Amino acid sequence: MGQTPEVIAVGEPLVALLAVGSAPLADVESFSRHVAGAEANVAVGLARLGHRALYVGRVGDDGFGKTIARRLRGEGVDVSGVVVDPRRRTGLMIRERRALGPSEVLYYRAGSAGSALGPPDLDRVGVAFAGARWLHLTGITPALSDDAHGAALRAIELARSEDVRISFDINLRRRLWSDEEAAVRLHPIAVGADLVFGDADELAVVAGVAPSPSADGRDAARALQAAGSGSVVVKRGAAGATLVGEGAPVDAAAVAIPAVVDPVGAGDAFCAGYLAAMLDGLDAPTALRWGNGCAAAVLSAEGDLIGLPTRVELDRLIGDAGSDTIR
Ligand code: KDG
Repeated sequence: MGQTPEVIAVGEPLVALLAVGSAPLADVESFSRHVAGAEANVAVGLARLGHRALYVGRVGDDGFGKTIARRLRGEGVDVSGVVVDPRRRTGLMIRERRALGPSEVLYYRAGSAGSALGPPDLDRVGVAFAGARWLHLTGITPALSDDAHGAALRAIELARSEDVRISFDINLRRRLWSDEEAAVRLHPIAVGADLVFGDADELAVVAGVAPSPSADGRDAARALQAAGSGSVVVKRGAAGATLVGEGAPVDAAAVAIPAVVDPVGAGDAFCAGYLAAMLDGLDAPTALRWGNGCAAAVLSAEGDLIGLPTRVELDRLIGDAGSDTIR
């Protein structure tokens, strides 16, 4: 293990095969290979912004697993929490792209190495929690298996024992479970978290409230806070983001982009930007701006990782640096 991490991210890393060109999956002949997985995306986003992240997850003893480990290591993420599982394969995701309408996503992850993550994988890196500042979890891990759910709960116990704050991105994956199943496992995690991220729909499911007609997510955020959650950040896509914290809600506009190249991974990028700003001791409006800036950068590039900005790129994007661009 390297230096004490600032953030420990726990989840299932995936290889994503992304269709080259827009077409229904049945007609796609070529795919580009990307490294993905919500929590891995956050770890890489933090590393690009100059923060130390430890990633905890499982890969298979196969080429995809090697690709994931090499990529994360190459990005400066501490991969000492990555276990190579000789008996299971690395999880895989295949995505088509369509110019119009929703794109189909296929998961090949049932019984994967990543889904076999368990509490002992957290105990192996338990010492890293002493001195860490945030644990980052998403609602994907508890959907993967009972063991993976147990791993998330063990991570929470370790964080609590060391005064590490908990950041929880709901990331509701309806291909993995029903809303009812999700609420049962995710509500207790959300109400124990110091910081919850979600869109209005996800927040309503986890809070157990009806989606608000205004779809601004504030009612659900307040309901979660009444049950114990700390701050709640409502990710509102093109409408920006809102922090529902102790005082009046804080809104921040999205960063305008000319066109969405690929929508997947933007939510993770938002979390990375927000957490990086918190680690840097910046205020809530700045954290929201960093989140929006990182999300916009990822929306403008293919795959989950390519667009994640460095600090200099982020400053340029959100106007915190003078421009010296030569055109
Ligand atoms: O947030 C982006 C993720 O959806 C993607 O990287 C894959 O983690 C993933 C998942 O489970 O959908």
